[in-house]
Amino acid sequence: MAETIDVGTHAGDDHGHDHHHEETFWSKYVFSTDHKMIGMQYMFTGMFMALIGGFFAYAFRMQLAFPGMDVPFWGIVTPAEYNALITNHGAIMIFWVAMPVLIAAFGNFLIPLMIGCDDMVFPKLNRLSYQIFLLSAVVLLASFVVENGGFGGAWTSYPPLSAKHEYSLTPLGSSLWITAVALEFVAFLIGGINFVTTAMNSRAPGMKLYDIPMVVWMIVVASILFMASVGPLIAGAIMLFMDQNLGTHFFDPNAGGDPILWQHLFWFFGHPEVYVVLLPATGITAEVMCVFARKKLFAYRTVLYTTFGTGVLSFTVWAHHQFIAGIDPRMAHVFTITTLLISIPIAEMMFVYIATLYGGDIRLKTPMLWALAFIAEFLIGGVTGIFLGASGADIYFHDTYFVLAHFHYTFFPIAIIGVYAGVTFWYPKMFGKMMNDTLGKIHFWGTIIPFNCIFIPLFVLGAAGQHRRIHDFTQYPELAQYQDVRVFATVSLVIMLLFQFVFIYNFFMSLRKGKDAGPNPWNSTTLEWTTESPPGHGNWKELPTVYRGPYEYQVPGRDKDFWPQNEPN
Ligand code: HEM
Ligand SMILES: [Cu+2]
Repeated sequence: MAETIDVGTHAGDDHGHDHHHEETFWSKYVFSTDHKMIGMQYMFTGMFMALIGGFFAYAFRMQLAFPGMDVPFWGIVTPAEYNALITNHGAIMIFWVAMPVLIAAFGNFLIPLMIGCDDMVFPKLNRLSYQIFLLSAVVLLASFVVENGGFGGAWTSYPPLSAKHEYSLTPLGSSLWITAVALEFVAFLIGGINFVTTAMNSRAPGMKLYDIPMVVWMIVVASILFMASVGPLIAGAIMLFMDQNLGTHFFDPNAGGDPILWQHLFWFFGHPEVYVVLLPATGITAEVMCVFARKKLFAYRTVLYTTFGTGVLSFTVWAHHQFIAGIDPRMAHVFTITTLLISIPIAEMMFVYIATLYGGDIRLKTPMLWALAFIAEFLIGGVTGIFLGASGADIYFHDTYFVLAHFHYTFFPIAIIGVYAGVTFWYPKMFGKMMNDTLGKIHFWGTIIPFNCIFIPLFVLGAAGQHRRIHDFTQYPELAQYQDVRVFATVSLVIMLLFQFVFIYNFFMSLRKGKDAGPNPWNSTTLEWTTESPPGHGNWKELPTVYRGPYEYQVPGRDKDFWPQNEPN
C-alpha cells in the first residue's frame, strides 16, 4: 500500500494490501506511486538516455579517428556539431544516466525492500520527482532539434562562452540545456527527501542502524551530499539563464560580473557530485561481493564512517578543478592537500573490499565479475586522480586527454560497471527470472577489454599534450603523428558499443525465456530476498522483523551457509 495516510483509515480492513482499486495500464505503469515501478521508470529512461549518450560518443570519436569523413548514421561532423556532441555526451552520461540509474532506480527499488517496509514515505512526491526528471529529459532532447542546434559549451558550461549567445551561437539550445539541467536538479532534490526519510524512519522492527545494508547507507549519504551541494548550482543555473536571456551580467567581466564565480558554483556542486554517483556504485559492489564471496563485509563500521568522512571531505576540494584559473598558489596548496586527503578514505574502502574477498568462497557469476572489475578499474581512476590533485602537475595536465582518461576510469566503473553489477544481481528480484550467465560473461569481456583499449591510450595522448575539446587534431603536426592511437581507441569504442547489444538482447530475452528465479536465487541474507520475485504491491504479505546484521554468511554451527536477516535465532 502506497499512501501512508491510508493506513489509519483502512486499519480494520481484512484484505490488507490488495484492497486497491482496479489497476489499469496507466495507473500501473505510468502514474504508479509504487517505489518499484518508479525505480523501473528511472531505470528504463536512464538506459534509453545511455543509448543516446553512447551514440554521441560513437559519432565524435569517429570524427577524431577519421576527420572530415562521413560518419555512418550521422554524416559529416561539423565543428559545431562536434561541440554539441561532446557537451551533451558528458551531460547525459552524468545527469541522465548515472544519476537516474544509480541513485534513483536503485534507491527506489532497493531502499524499501532492503529495510523491510511497503513503500517510500512520500510516494506521490516520488512520482513527482520522476515526472520532473522525465520533463528534463524531454527539454534536453528538444535542445538538439531547435534552430542552430544543441548547446556546445562543454558539460561544465563555463561563461562567458555559455552566457552570451554571440559566443555560443546556439541561443535556444543553450537556454533549453540550462533549463533541462536545472529541472533535473529539482527532480533529484525532491527524490532525495524520500530516500533519507524512508531509510531513517521506516525500517522493519529490529533493524538497527548497523543492520542497514551498506548500499542503502551509501545511497542515503549520496542523497544528502546531493541535497547539500546542489542549491548553489541551481541558483547559478538561474543566473546563467538570466545572463542568456534577460540581459543580466552575473558572469560577464565586461559589465562587472565574474566568470570565475560560475566555476566555484559549478564545482562546489560538481565535485561532491562525483561522490554522489560513486557511493551508490560502491555500495552495490559491497552487496554483490559479500554474496558471491560468502563473507561478511570486512569492517562494516569502518566503511560506514569512511563514507560519512568522504562525504564531508568532498565539499572541501572543489577548486582542484580551478588550478589554472588564476588561483593564488597558497590556496592551491590547500586544495592540493584536501584533494590528496580524499584519496585516503577511497583507497581504504578498496582495501576493505579486497580484504572481504580474502579467503572467501568466490563464485564467479556475472554480477561478481562486474564487482571485481569495479575495484580493478576504479583503482586506476583513483591513482591517476592523485597526479591531478598535485597542483603543479595539474597545470600541465589540465584539460588534456589525461584528465579525460582519469575521469573515465572513475566514471566508467561507476556508471557502467556498477550499474551492470547491480542490474545483473537484482534482475531476478526485479523480474522473477534469471538472466543468461553465459551471455552475461560474453557481454562482460566484450565491454571490459575494449574499455581499457579506449582509455589507456588516452592517458598517453594526454601526457603527450593532446588538449580536450578539439575537433580535428591532424591540423597540429605534433599531434597528427598520433592518429593511429586515435583510430585504435575509436575502433575499440565501436566494438564495445556493439557488445552492449548482447546485454540488451539478454535483458529482454531473459524476461520471456529466463529460468524462474524464485525468491532467493543467490542465497542472500538481506531482506529483499525474503519476499517473492518480483515483489507484489506492498512488498510483503507480512512485513519482516530483523534479528541480525546484513552479511551473515558461513556462520559456524549452522547447516545453511547463510543466515537471513529475518530468521529468528
Ligand atoms: C580518488 C581521488 C580523486 C582525485 C585525487 C581526483 C582528482 C581530480 C583532479 C585534481 C581533477 C582536475 C583535473 C583538471 O581538470 O585539470 C579531476 C578531474 C575530474 N575528476 Fe577526479 N579525482 C578523484 C576521483 C574522482 C572520482 C571518484 C570521479 C568520478 C566519480 C572523478 C571525476 C572527475 C571528473 C569528471 C573530472 C573532470 C571534470 C572536467 O573537467 O570535465 N574523480 N580529478
Ligand atoms: Cu573534483
